[in-house]
Amino acid sequence: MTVPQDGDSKDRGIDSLEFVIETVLRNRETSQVPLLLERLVTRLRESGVPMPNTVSTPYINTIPPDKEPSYPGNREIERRIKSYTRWNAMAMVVAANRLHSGLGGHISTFASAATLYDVAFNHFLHGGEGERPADLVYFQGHAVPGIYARAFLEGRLDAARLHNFRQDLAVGGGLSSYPHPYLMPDFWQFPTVSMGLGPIMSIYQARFSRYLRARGLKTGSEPKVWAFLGDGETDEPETLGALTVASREQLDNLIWVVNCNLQRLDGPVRGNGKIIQELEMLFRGAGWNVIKVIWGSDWDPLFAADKKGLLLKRMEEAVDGDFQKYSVAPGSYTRKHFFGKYPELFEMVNHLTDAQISKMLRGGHDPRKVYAAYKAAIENTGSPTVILAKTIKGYGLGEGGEGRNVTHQQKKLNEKELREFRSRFGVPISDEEIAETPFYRPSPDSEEAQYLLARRKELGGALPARITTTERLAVPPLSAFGEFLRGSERFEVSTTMAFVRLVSMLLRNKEIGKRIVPIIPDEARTFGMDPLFREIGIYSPKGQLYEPVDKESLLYYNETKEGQILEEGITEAGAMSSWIAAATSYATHHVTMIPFYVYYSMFGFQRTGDLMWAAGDIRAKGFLLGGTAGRTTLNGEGLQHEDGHSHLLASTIPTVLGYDPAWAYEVAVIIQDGLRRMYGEGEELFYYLTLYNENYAMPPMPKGVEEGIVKGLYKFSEGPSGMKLKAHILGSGPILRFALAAQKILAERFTVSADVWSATSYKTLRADAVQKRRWNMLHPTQAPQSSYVEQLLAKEQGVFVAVSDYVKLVPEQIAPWVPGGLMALGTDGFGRSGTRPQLRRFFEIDTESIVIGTLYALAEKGQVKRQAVEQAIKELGVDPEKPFPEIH
Ligand SMILES: Cc1ncc(C[n+]2csc(CCOP(=O)(O)OP(=O)(O)O)c2C)c(N)n1
Ligand SMILES: [Mg+2]
Repeated sequence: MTVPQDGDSKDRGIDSLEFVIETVLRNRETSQVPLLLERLVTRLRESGVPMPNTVSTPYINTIPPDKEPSYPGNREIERRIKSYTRWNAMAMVVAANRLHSGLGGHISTFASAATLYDVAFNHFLHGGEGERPADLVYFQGHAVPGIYARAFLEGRLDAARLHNFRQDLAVGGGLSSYPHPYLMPDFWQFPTVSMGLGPIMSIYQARFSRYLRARGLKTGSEPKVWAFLGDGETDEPETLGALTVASREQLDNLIWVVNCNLQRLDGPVRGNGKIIQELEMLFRGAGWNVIKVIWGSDWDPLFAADKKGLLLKRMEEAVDGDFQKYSVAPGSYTRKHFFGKYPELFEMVNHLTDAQISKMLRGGHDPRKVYAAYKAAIENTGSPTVILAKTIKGYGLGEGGEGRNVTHQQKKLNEKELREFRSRFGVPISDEEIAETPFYRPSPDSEEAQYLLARRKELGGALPARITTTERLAVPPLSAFGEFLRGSERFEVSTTMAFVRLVSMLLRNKEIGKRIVPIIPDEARTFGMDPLFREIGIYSPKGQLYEPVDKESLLYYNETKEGQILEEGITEAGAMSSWIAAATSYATHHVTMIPFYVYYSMFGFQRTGDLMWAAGDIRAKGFLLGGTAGRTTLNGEGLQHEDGHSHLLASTIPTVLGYDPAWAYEVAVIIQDGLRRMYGEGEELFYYLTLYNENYAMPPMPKGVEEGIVKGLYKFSEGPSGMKLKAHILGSGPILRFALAAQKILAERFTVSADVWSATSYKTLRADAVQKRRWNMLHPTQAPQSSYVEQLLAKEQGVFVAVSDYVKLVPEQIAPWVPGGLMALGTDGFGRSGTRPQLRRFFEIDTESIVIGTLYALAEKGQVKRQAVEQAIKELGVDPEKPFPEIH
């Protein structure tokens, strides 16, 4: 090839490059291009030439028009179906708010995403009938009116249900405001509306789907995981925080569709920049396959005619704030301000009227472009795909709502706007009816209805649908846990160690061993779980490509393709997302799994509480283990690590059963009962247990305490008989031992007989008591019911004191049902570094503090003289002027 030689050296360089490009394109040597460029970049880099940022591409569609597949569907029928869906989605919200002001709902999100969903429903999203499993779809929470509207057209929902949008309590059933499996367990699979959680959960879902296959628990074709999300939603750290997990593990079963309508709630997502370009950089940098769908087909001829690249230049210059303006301004404005900046560009649109200019589609509204992107996404291998689709928020809502900053809050349309909407989309509703916003559904034998059903039939049935397995697992009986019930004799162990042994035992169980999923965020060694590395391996799709440094050791870091452990690295949000995927596998993959997620209790409900809430919504089943628990038991770590309140946070989630066991046998009884309830009986709830790292001798299980352990309270040790003064000390976790020490001192030095009780679950006790009291309230003339805690304590004399390594409010949950009231000792306040004795004195939960608390409770009842308490404080060496830990 001969290179042109004219002009100065700078021009010559550019010309030469142009020449090479032209030659390559003319000779169709495009397959060589990546190699050529790579070599060019490497050479230039080696010579120290500063290189441009290569993670973003020009502001044009990734798929050029000549690479677009032909559209397989009937565009005309699909357009009508989409229009009816649009109308019904809008009508649901408008009608609900007309009849019940303040019900809320969103019109503009789905209005911008209608094409994105319709093309997916007509051509891509698989239902679960037949061989192929259903695709797992995370729908954007605010777009639900459109999903209900589509289900209505398919005949899955009737008009009465649509009228009950956002009225869960309506007679005949309502439609939940957002995707909530808890409220619509046959319909929704994934809660998504707390923004950012759907995206991160979808990544770990795709990974878990691979895990099930790697472990031989699933075979056959694999579902795709689709996540639809908003561009504003990408500001959530959870949305983007786990992108590299998906590329590292080559999750080509994962497709994200980001609806880039350039707006969030208050205003533009990136008014002064371009959200699509910013996201492209992030996703490409993270190794995703990025498909940009920016312009609709009617821009193609303009790009083809744009030999000088002026159109692209102008597009690169304009910021999202400008594009938002063009979406609401008349065509004349766009002609003047967008095209008019350069005379040649201005001329390029001379043949178009203002009306034509204003109607030119954005890519996300053009089924042809969207179809091309989806097809490329499902055919892509080796990496996850993100589709960045440019749309207009409130598309079709007219002057009141399209592209305006206020559009997100739009709930009502006036009659004129309704008429315009109807006419724009050709919905057959008359002017007389329009004010009532009736729903429109073509008759079952219409072309549209037939087409719609045929498409879904072809794709394996309706979506979304949540279908759970009826599988019940053979849970080992309590007798199989013998070693934990017998006690540790003279060996000192922690409840964490007992738990790890227990899991190892379950892993070896023939019936359920394979179903167990141990999940750890980089803390296995902290919890003594590292022996499991070797025994069952760490799941790694690549196996282990290196020889681990500690290969010779028993506890070496063993990564294998069939590994059973999910070692997440330092991401509690990721680990929790994995746990949710495993904990809902019974509903998404129809294989029941038993996840045990072990973490620092401080970084659980506090750090990822919203995921825990979502776990309740999604009907998760499994075990959460808050390790290194207790404000004073985890002693040296100080303020950030020491947890004294996760039980309080856990108690806010209705489907959580929270336990704070003291002894190894309690851990065994609780876990066995959990296995029975969740996997033997099929109950949809989950367990939270705190585990501690303090070693002490574990007693054997006393007779007949199983029921008390599970219900939350039982008497562990009776005080001596024959004493006049009586007390009851309720203890939990390792602090129970100080209740026992206090029992001794009280008897020996103060002639108080104290019974010591093990309080394993205040939440469970309270839930039962609240329920019974409510029943009594509503049935005032019938014989009152009495709760477990009332029955248990009713026959006891004396005062009640509770002590644990948690805040006082935890035991105070049951105070209304404790005869004579409850004196609670606990660890309110910020943690400190220190020795355990120092901390326990500081928070006033040590032996001496329990003795004082008990004596004072007796003094309050007039059974002990106040001077005697004062004397005891002195004798026990407690400083009455010590700082108040709660605010000190
Ligand atoms: C964690 C969380 N924070 C805030 C909200 C409230 N919220 C609902 S929609 C919305 C704006 C959404 O914008 P975007 O993601 O761009 O979606 P669009 O409606 O534009 O498609 C906000 C702030 C929420 N649902 N979840
Ligand atoms: Mg948006």
